[in-house]
Amino acid sequence: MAIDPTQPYDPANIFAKILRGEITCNKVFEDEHALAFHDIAPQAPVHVLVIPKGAYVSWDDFAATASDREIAGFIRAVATVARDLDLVQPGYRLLANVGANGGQEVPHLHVHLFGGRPLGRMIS
Ligand code: IU
Repeated sequence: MAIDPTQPYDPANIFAKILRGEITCNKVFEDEHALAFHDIAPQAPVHVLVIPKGAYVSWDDFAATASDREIAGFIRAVATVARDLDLVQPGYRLLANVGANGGQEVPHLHVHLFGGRPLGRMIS
């Protein structure tokens, strides 16, 4: 079910549980700013989710309220994951769903990183 990105952060969401170590994930990267793990239902040969360690509901919330250091650290982490997975050449796609029209289902900011095949020019 789509979430309302204007609601306060819910610490019971599944990605918060993963960050607290209460639920396992197939981890590919972790640093002080971010955790990255394989999506449980991959939509491409590589489908990784990168999440910030801070409590942010969505991209909108993150951009509006995170510190510049957190934002820079998170963006660098996303790029590092792509580089570590050898995706820079031939390329990859980043996607952040926000709210109902975006199809966001988990109320903790996550950037989807897709790769491993030509992804075409579709927006969905
Ligand atoms: P969305 O952007 O909120 O629609 O994407 C949520 C993603 O989280 C989706 O691709 C799910 O397959 C993925 N996911 C997961 O990897 N592990 C989980 O336990 C759950 C969802 I729930």
